[in-house]
Amino acid sequence: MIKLNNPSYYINGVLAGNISILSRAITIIESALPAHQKIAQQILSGIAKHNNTSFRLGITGVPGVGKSTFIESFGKILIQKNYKIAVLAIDPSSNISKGSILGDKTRMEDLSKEKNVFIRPSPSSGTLGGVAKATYETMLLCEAAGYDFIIIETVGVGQSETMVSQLTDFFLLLMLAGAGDELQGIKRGIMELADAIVITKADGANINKANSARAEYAHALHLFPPNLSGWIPQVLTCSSTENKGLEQVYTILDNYKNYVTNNGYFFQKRKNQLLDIFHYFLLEKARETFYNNEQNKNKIALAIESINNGNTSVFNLINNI
Ligand SMILES: Nc1nc2c(ncn2[C@@H]2O[C@H](COP(=O)(O)OP(=O)(O)OP(=O)(O)O)[C@@H](O)[C@H]2O)c(=O)[nH]1
Ligand SMILES: [Mg+2]
Repeated sequence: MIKLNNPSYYINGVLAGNISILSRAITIIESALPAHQKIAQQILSGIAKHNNTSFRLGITGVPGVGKSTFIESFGKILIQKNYKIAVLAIDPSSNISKGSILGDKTRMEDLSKEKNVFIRPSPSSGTLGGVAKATYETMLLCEAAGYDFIIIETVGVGQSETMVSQLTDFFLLLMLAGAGDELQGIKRGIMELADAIVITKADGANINKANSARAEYAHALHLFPPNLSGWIPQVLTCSSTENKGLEQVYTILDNYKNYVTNNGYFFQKRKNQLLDIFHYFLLEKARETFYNNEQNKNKIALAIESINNGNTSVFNLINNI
């Protein structure tokens, strides 16, 4: 049992690409126990200096748009191209409905059997900040284990898609054709984050609708301010069940990677993401330190009492803390 507390066990195992040790290391970084958090930090420092040439793909879209089916079919194409792929899921609803994780596993049945594929469901609890931290660190562990294509799937229902766009190199939005309102609950802000939109289920009787949706979205994207990278977001259609349009999606990702590598944006974006993560968690730490400070606790208690007794000078009270 001693080895389970030994960071080198995890570091060596992860760097050797050992899947069961990778899984255990992820469980440790997801754990809130202080003892685990300490080992987690040592593991992460131990794997920090590996050569990173991965591509991080974020995928979002409303429930049922076909994310898992897309990843199953697109993943097979990536494997044929000799990528090792890791699929991570962020599901903000998974606390309540454990069902969707199970659903994902059955929908990625072929992919999950591949030796070059690692599938990890969403951490099942925690704040969005906590989930972001765990997902980021899990991604680093997967990269250290040799996975060079990281896919993060999230349901397009809340803030989690903004978070995924901040953790990844490329943000892919999947959309349905003709499902009532063409914007089907996906906020304009999310569309603005997209590096590409793919209209799913372009098969059978749905092909014409998919093609006209493609034209509409292409027009809508055209009206948005240009992307910071200079990249022009693309709109495509695909059928994951009939394996159509998936090679084109790959070509777009490849073009994007070449484009942003050549203009320097790729590493600039990663650096900015690191700075954002740094500031976000620094603020969390400052908040915690501030509220846990005994002197502050007393002053805050007195200020609250004063407000309860009718003091309305809130900003004066704050200035005196
Ligand atoms: N005709 C057709 N059906 C598809 C296609 N892709 C997915 N579906 C179906 O759409 C349904 C939902 O697909 P999923 O891949 O589970 O969708 P999801 O976006 O992962 O859903 P959640 O994980 O619940 O958010 C399933 O019944 C799929 O079989 C496609 O390319 N063509
Ligand atoms: Mg799914």
